Amino acid sequence: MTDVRTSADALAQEAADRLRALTGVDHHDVALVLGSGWLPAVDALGEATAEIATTDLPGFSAAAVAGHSGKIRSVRAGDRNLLVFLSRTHYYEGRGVAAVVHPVRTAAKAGCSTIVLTNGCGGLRETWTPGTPVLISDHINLTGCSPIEGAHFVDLTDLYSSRLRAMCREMDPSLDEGVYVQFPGPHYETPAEIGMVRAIGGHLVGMSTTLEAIAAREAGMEVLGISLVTNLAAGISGEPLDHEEVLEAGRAAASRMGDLLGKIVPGI
Ligand code: 8IG
Repeated sequence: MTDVRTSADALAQEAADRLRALTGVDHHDVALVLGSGWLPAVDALGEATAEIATTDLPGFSAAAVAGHSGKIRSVRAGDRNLLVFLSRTHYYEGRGVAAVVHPVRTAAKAGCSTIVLTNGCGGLRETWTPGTPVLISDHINLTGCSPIEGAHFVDLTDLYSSRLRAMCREMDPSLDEGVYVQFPGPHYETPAEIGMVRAIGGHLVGMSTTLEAIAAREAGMEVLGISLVTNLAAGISGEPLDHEEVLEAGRAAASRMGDLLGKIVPGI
């Protein structure tokens, strides 16, 4: 079993080595993964010193979803180097859990001690109109799987750093918090499933983030999770869900998300 973990680790190490060579940046400090609706916020982070295609690195696969660009940027922000993933591999692409968390492991090997995981998601509270950012306070992983291979028992208490959440709320007191529930996707939920989410204590529903957060914790990183609510969860508004609408809500919220990340990241 140690062998399996070692090979995932070795592939991440190779990717981090190639990243160093291609970007000319020896050490990255903070990683960010931009989910649906977050891409337009990237320019608020700082000046890109390098941009590479994910496919230039070992172990990465091409981006498969509209609105997800397969690029990685190295951004200089103050005295720190940010490693920004402009897309992610989703569990529903069927490439396996190891492919989903490979960017996270690569970021850890590149030196990142903190990761900011963002996503677009459905919200269960009607006060969260499309375009509302919500801090992830905890998660429920309904994929039925784990990115951890072998008998490695990783503690997930305070997975979504209460220290970083408190810092975010200090900078933007209007930020709410919620429990993020990851479904396997790619279909959206039924109204009955959203009823179940409510019953088990969930507030946000999506198709990403939890597996990455677990891998980040396994790798020893501090995790900040921020969801952008782009639609009310199924059955709440009576309207059907539409991926194009989701992208549009993201575009409309771009400047607010840019401001938010631009404010938060220097404080990390
Ligand atoms: I954006 O309502 C986005 N992603 N599972 N449900 C799930 N994923 C999503 C949703 C949603 N909105």
